[in-house]
Amino acid sequence: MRIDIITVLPELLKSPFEASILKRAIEANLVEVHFHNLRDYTSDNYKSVDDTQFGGGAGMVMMIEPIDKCISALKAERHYDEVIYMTPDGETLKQGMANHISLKENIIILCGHYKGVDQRVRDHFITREISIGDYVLSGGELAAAVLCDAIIRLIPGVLGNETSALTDSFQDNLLAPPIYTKPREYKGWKVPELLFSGNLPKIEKWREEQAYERTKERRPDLLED
Ligand code: 6GU
Repeated sequence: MRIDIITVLPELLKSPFEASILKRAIEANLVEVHFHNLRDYTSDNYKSVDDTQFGGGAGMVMMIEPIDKCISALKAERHYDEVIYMTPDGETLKQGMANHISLKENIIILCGHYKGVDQRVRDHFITREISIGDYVLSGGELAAAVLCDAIIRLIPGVLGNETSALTDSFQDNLLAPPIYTKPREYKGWKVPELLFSGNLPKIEKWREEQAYERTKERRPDLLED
């Protein structure tokens, strides 16, 4: 998979890709991530990427021309399956969406800033608009990093144990069950005895029940889907 990220703040975006699982995925060539600074696609001396709104109103709008130049330069090199725009008014990111996008070959992610982009960018270049939740961030960069993490970890070979992504919270619309490690007892707080029984079917059944109870308690909305 190849991900091209278009941003006015590449420095805000880079560090999540320089540690742990994302770093290893890149080093193992399971994913390529490229950053494009929108200012490199401007044509005026000030390297302007935004301007005031037509019709008046507070806040700047990201201009179409640098975005067009950047996306067109990328599209001249290869086919893209998706051009995603990160925006708080997009579709809320869910596990199913992450699963779907992780199967794509090449994607572009455009990070919104200021008030957002000229509507014509959305009408003519964008194939999918994604939000990471009902709150407003200063820009789309951190949201893009969240999206990338959610999809890259699903690429086969990225996680050591291939089954571990399958047992994540949300993967089957259930939250994950409680988990424990050593010591068996800490300050008198014990690990459930069943987990030492060696009875794998019984342990699996307990985990399913716990996952269901936790979901019913915390996220009953997931059980309605
Ligand atoms: Cl994608 N962008 C911004 N600016 N804020 C957000 C968001 C995106 N998703 C949730 N809040």
